[in-house]
Amino acid sequence: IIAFTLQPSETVMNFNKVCMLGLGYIGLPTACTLANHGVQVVGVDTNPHVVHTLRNGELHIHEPGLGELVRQALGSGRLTVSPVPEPADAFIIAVPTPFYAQEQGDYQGLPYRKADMGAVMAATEAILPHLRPGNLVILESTSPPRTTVDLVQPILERSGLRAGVDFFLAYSPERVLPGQILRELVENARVIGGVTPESAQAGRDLYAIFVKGEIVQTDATTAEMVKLMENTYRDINIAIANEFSRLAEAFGVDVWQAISYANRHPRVKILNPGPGVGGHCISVDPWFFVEKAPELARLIHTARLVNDGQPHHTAALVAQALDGELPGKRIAALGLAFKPEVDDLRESPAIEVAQLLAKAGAQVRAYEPFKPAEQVAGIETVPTLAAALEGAEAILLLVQHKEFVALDPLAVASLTPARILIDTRGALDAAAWQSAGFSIYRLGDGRQ
Ligand code: SAJ
Repeated sequence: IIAFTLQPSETVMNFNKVCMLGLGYIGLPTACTLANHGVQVVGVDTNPHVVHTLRNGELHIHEPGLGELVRQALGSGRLTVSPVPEPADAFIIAVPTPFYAQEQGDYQGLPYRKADMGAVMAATEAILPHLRPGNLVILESTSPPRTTVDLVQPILERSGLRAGVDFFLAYSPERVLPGQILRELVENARVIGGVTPESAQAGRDLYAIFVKGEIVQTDATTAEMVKLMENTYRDINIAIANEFSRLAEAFGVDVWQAISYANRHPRVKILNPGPGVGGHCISVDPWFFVEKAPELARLIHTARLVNDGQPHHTAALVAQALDGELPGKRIAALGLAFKPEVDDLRESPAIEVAQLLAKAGAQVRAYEPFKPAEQVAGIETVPTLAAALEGAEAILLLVQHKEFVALDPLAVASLTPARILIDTRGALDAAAWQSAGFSIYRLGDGRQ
C-alpha cells in the first residue's frame, strides 16, 4: 500500500524537471519554452536522427522562430536531448497519433480510417519505470475519446501507483496553428482535463509557467472531446466550402465571388475551397469520432469523404483545362505543402493531386520552396521555380505560398512556354495573368 497523499489543490506544485516525450512540431517548442522559463527539461525522441540533429544545434522541422528558441534553450543548459526518458516531476507525451496506412474500417459501405495509438502506448510504457508518487503525467497527443482513462491510465497503473491517488494524470490538447506555433503556445487558451480535479489543478500549475491565455480545468474525456470538436468543426466547414465549389462549377457560378458576397452576412463565415484538406490534424482527427461511433458521426464521416475526394475532383479539373488529355502533358506544380508558409508535407492534398496527374500520364514537375530537396514518390521534384516552369505546358498552383501569390505574370511568361494557368486556391489575380497572355482556370469557377 502506498502511503502517499497528493498535495491539496490550493498549493501550487513546483516543477523543477520535466520530461517531454516526442520532439515534433508540438513537443519541441513546448520543451524549449519550458526550459526558457527556468525549468530543467529532458527532451526525448526515439528517432536517432532527431536526437542527433538537435544535439548539433540544428533543426529537423521548420517553424518560424523555432531555431532561435532551440538555441536559447540548449545554450542555457536547461534543455538536454535524449533517446530515453529520465525521472522527472512531470512527463508530457506529445507523440504522433497517425492513422494506419492500410487498415481501414467500414460503416454501411463507407470506408473510415483507424487511429494508430502505438506511439502513445510506447511513450506511456517508457515512462513507467520512472513514475514516482506525486508525479504528473500529461497526454497532449490528439487521441480518440477516452484514451486517457482507457489506454494511458491502465498502462501507468501497472507501476502499482494509482492515477489521481498516487500520481496526477491529465489530458491537455495542443491547439497551436502551424506557422504561428510559438505565439499561440503562449497566448491560446488551454484546456486541462484531469482524471481527478487535483490532476487538472496539477496540470494547470505546470502550464501556468508559460501560458498567458486562459486555462480552464475539466475532466480528461471532456478535454479530449473538445480538441476533436474544434478540428471536426473546421473540417466540416471546409467540406461545405468544397461542396459549394462543385455546385458553383455545375451552375456556372464563380464560387469565390459568391462566398465573398455571402460572407457579407453578419452571421455567415464560409471558408475557402481548395484541392483538399491536409496536415496532421484536421484531416485526421474527425476520424477518431467516426472510428469510435460511426453510427453517431454520419455528418462528420460524410464531410471527411467530401474533403478526401477533393484531390480527385481537382485532378479532373486539371484534365478539363488540358482538353481532357493528360498523358504526356508537362505540368509545373507550384507547392506541395499541406498549406501556405509551412514545410509540412503530411497528408498534403497538393501531393495527392500531383500524384493523381502523374498516374494519369502527365509529366509533373513540382517545386516546393519550403522543402526544395524533398523526394516525393511518383512525381519529379525540382529545387527551383525556373526548373519547374521550363518547358511546361501548364502551370498548376496547389499552395498559395506568399512567394507564388507575389509572382509577376510577365516574368513567369518569360520563363516558360506555358500559357495555361490553373489556380486551385483562388489566390492569383486572374486579370493580371490574363493580360500577360495566360488562360486562367480556377477551381470553383463555373463561368469558364
Ligand atoms: N484549408 C482549406 N480551406 C480553408 C482553411 C484551410 O482548404 O479555408 C485547408 C488547408 O489548406 C490545409 C487544411 O485545410 O490543407 C488544414 O489547415 P488549417 O490551417 O485549417 O489547420 P491546421 O491543420 O494547420 O491546424 C489546425 C488548427 N485547428 C483549428 O483551426 C480548429 C490548429 O489550431 C490546431 O492546433 C491544429 O489543427 C492541430 O494541431 O490540431
